[in-house]
Amino acid sequence: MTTTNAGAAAERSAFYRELKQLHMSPLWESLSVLVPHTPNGPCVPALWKWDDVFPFIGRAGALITAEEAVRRVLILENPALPGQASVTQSLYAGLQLILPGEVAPAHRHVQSALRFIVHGKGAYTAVDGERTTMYPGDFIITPSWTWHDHGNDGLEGEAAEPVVWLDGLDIPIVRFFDAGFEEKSTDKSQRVSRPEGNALTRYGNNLLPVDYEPSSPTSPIFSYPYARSREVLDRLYRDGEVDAWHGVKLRYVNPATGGWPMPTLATFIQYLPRGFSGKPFRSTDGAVYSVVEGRGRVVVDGTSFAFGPKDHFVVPSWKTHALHADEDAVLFSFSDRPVQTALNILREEKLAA
Ligand code: 1HN
Repeated sequence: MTTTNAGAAAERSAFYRELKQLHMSPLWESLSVLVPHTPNGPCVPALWKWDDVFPFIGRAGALITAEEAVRRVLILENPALPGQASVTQSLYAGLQLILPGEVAPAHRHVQSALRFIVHGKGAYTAVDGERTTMYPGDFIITPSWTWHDHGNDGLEGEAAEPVVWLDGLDIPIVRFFDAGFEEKSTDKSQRVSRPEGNALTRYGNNLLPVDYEPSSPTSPIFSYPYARSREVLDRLYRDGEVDAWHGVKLRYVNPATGGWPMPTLATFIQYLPRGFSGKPFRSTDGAVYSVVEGRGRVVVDGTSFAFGPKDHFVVPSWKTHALHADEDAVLFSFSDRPVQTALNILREEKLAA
């Protein structure tokens, strides 16, 4: 029997070797990996503490200018995906620094980007001819194929300060489809064609211009100021709307369609009151979190990660996790949820304990 089995095994491996020359392979050897019983991707949960990260951001600022770097960003790499510029299999995340007086030149690309302001104020992003001044906690989008550049002139009458924000992009998704294009502008900074705040005034007040028809799934608002989001979280909390899993969790919205601000990236903001001990949750969209306020813990598959302001962490797909707050906490997060919803593959589960 042993000889037969050994003989069969030798025969099979000879067959596989020869088959390989034809650039073919036997499905039966990889079926269970290709079609797992439950999601079992390689990504691991990880936490980037601001106190560890900030000195490196400062050193990057001394090492290279924004202009030379084009974008001076330190990428948050999933520890299980080194060198792949990916925080999950589908998402890119990085921390970008812009120093006083610097400009990150105008370009556009197929990849959609979000900015979530982490540290400092008074820098700006310009999107399609309109500038937005950045304040901590603001959420800004640069949708696919929109011109964008960044600068840091500081606030009127105040000295400019270093500004750091979280970049979230759908880079691995676009790479997966081999659909990436990019174009550099001949202008370093784009010409401003609309006053600051114009888009938010026009589309962000429960009103739309009478003849407006959405021409794409992308939000016509590209800045979602923290002051507004924070106010909403606070009021809903006081109205008693605390979910046992998520606290007070809201999704950012395209006001013209009710959909997500961009077609590939879902974005959320949530409030966890002091003492909140969330029930465990899992979903197939792994998410990247940026801590705006407060201290707490995320427990992922039994491992506890203690977070504080300006920390970042990633919870991969289908990992059971629970959020706990030692102080009133506000968390921003983003995921690939719109893509999974479009493909009808999103699954999520609120667990009992
Ligand atoms: C990009 O355009 C920005 O515009 C940031 O700030 C990060 C990472 C990869 C590709 C393009 C930006 C990026 C990026």
